[in-house]
Amino acid sequence: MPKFPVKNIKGVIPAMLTPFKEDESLDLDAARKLTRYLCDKDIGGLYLTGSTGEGFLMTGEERKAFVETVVDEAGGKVPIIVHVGAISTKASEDMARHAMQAGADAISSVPPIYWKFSDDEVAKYYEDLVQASGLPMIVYNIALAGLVSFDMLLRLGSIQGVEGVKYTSSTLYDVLRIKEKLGDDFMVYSGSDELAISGIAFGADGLIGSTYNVLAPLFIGIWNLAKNGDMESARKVQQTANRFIFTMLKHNLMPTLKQTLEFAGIPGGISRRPFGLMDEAGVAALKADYLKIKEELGDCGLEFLRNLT
Ligand code: MN9
Repeated sequence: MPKFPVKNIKGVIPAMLTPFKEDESLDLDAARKLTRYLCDKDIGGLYLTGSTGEGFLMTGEERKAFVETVVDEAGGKVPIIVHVGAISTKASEDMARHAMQAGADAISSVPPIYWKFSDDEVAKYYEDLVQASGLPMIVYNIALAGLVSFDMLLRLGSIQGVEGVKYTSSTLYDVLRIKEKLGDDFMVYSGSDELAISGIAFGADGLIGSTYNVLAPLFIGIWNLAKNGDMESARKVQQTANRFIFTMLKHNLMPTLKQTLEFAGIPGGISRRPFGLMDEAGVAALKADYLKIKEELGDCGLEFLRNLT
């Protein structure tokens, strides 16, 4: 039985990076270090093997090993959501069952990709995963996998066991509309880090995103300020956070996030091909961009910036 019901999964939830060694093999020691690093902060949970976690670039066995390692290291301190999306329902079901056995609290998935499946087939996919695992499902809606329509979201949200959505899009008015139609208990997680404060303002229950691997202190600040009604201060912190996010997006986001962890003294490793490597010039350019922000704003409570000279 999951320790944390979905309605208690709130706040800032890093979409955890998966560290790989230089030969692209999975680095489970680094995964433990990163888990500790993130769990030492006031995070609301961890989201594993999704887009940021390069889940689609890993084998099922690797994904399972990573999940087991993180669940073990987190030691029940924070809720764990496992993205189990794969190109076949059978493979997703297998990972969903494993997530349950490994001690995860919830599963999540993008809709089935590549072929254009009918709405009935997509709905069945989610029903099958909930049934196979017995875990609650958080639908992952992101343009990368083809955004599902609002009506389809409502249909998926009414499936028994579907208890929330991770909503990564700039059409934030949907956050408000989803709550209106599916009720306050249906959890909505805002997935665009650069719009976090807008997501909160529209009623999101939590934030799930990639940059929280390195920017968690800023977003925990935004979360707390916004929840206490100090939107003006929250907006200022979001402005600072966005300086970093747009710097990261200007470089190559995935390898950049890992390099940024390295600056913080945490082994982020490399991203798997076809993602590119950051060469020395790229690292130097990133460092120069960060140092420029540090010169203007100070270290902003961010470990990676504190260490940079
Ligand atoms: O859903 C992430 N989206 C992707 C989560 O990975 C495509 C976000 O956290 C973005 O990476 C972030 C930066 O644009 O908002």
